[in-house]
Order: sequence, then C-alpha cells, then structure tokens
Amino acid sequence: MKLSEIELRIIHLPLVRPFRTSFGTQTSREVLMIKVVDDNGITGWAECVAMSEPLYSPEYVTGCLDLMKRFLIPALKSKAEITAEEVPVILKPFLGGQMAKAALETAVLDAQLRSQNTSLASYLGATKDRVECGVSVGIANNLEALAEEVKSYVDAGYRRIKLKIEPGWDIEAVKHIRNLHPNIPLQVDANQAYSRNDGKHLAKLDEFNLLLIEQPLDEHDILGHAALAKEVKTPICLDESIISLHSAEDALALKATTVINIKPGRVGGYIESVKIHDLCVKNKIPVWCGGMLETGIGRAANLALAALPGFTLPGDTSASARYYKEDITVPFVMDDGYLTVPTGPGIGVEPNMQFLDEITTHKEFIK
Ligand code: OSB
Ligand code: MG
Repeated sequence: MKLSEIELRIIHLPLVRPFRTSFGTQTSREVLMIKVVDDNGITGWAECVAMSEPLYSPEYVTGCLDLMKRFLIPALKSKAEITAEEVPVILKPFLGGQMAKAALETAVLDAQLRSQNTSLASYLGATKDRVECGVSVGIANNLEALAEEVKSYVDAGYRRIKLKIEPGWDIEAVKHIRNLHPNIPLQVDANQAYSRNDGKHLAKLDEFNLLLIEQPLDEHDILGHAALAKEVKTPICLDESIISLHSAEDALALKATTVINIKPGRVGGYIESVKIHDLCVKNKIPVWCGGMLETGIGRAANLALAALPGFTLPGDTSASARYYKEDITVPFVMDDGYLTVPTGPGIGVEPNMQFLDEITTHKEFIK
C-alpha cells in the first residue's frame, strides 16, 4: 500500500480502580494511538502499549511518539509502497523501540487486511472463535480488600486469577486467596521485584498449586531465572525478558522459563509474536497472551493472537469493564469466562471518534 497520511494522538482514559504493581500505581491509562490512511482512503488503527513512564519497559509514551516521528515514520514514508510484512524489515536498523514498531506494524496491517477483507485472526492462523479470560489483580491495601476484588472477578466468570506480588505482599496474599478459592487456576506476577537470593522464600509458594510465577527477577537476569527454576517447583514464566524471537530461544535453551507470556507490543509486533508462538509449540512450551491495560483497539488484536492453538493458558485478555467505564470501541463483554474473537476485516473494531476526540490531549498529522 501507499501511506498517504498518519495521525498520532495521545488519549487519557481513567481506570475503574487504581492498578498497583511492584513498579508503581496507575489510576489512568495514557495511550498513544496511531491511525494510518492508504491512498485508497482505507484506514488502519493501532495503539502503542508503552506506558507513561519507563517503569515496566524502557519505552514510554512521549518517547515512542518522538521515536516514531523522528525515525520510524520517515523510514516508512521513504518507500513508495509498503506491506505490513515489510514494516519490521524497514524498521530493523533502529534499535529497540519494540512497542513503537509494533504499533506502526499493526496499524499498517489493519489497513492492509481491511483492503483484503481478511480478519487479523485468520491472517495470524487462529483456530478458536473465543478465548478463555484471566484477570490480573493489583496489590491491595489489605487481605480483605484483595479477597473482595478477587471474589468479584470469580463471580464475573474469570477462569484464572493472577495476583501481583512484591516482597511483603506475596506468601500471605496467595495463601489467603488459595484458601478462599481452592480450585481456581491461580498465578502470580512479580514484575522483577525479587533478587537471586530469594529462591528459598519464593519456594514457599510451591504449596499453593500455582500455574506459574511470572518474571520474579530482573529482565536481564536469564541465568538467575534458570537457577531459580531449580529452587522452586512452580513453573517460571518470563514476561519482560522476552523481547524478541531470539530472546525466547535463549531463555528456553538456558531453561530459564517453561511458560511464556507473549505480548505483541513487547516483542515488536504480531508477526514476531507468531514466530515465538511457533517456537513454543515446537518445544511444547505453553504460551498465553499478556496484556498492557489495552483499550478495545489493542484488545481486539490481542484476542486474534490468543486464538492461535499454542495459547493453551487463559490470558490477561479481560473484558473492557475490568479496565474502563467506557471503552473507545464497542465494549468487549465476557460470556461464561470467554471473549469472542473479532471476525470483521483487520482488527475488526473501530474507535468511537466522538469519544476519542473527547479524551484526546494531543493530536498531530503527518502527510
Ligand atoms: O506485567 O503483565 C504485566 C499491566 C501493565 C504492565 C504490565 C503488566 C500488566 C498486567 C495487566 O499484569 C494485564 C492486563 O490486564 O492488561
Ligand atoms: Mg507481567
């Protein structure tokens, strides 16, 4: 396609409740949205999953905006015609920036698939028409508040609970929830909050029958995770450490992870995500689709990916209502613990432009 116009905007959406992790507390989501228009007037949308500050990943909203404007978009515009498959190749000389790159690739892919009248799910190789939903539960003020929040999600039908943990909010929190919900699939996410000598402490989680411990150590500490995997019986699952197919290959070869959380933004896009999925299927490593508190635009695309056959664990693909009072697309509503995979062309949903304009704090066009 020929890119004729790109629109970048920043929106702010309040969260229904504060989301506290080991790296900070968020009360609203600032999102960089990308719209591309081709020479036939066909539009593609994507959201960049970077957060306001570089606390989960080195990327952040205004940094991604700058990277796109200064380097990535000019590189794409220097080509007379591009396909979505060429986007990662054209952007490869610029190091890092996976979240910014993923957003541009996805917007181009959305427009391309719309012009071919194909859904993202069928393009990626989806085999399911609905996906099992888990939910990520932030660190609470006390055990009673945590129990109340978890109960509301279990009552809503969520099929797996993930508790955010950090030193001081781990064994007791898990024990409390496990006692109240003896059979719910349960896992924890530390977002790098522990260190190499915490193996004995984390092994205390083994008695609670957890599916996995997500990213206990520093994102660069692959050997530390491999050593920890020998000290704890609960499977280790990497999130932040997996930023590409190659990093997934390394982590598997070094036995640092036996489950992988695939987040398309973190690995540079949906095309790279499918490669990681295929690697994991080949190695019999279960995968699940992570989340970044996406709006309906990112959620629609994540559901398409989560419908691939290797996604055998419920993901952090929760309903719109878990995050936002009003979503920017038609809301994703859970039915019996599942979300339906969109079937329309491209990502299958569009933003409500009136609402989007209301929550836009910055907007610019690149011709
Ligand atoms: O580590 O998985 C994470 C949200 C923002 C940044 C990192 C993470 C998360 C979540 C929530 O756990 C996932 C979601 O529900 O979108
Ligand atoms: Mg995580």
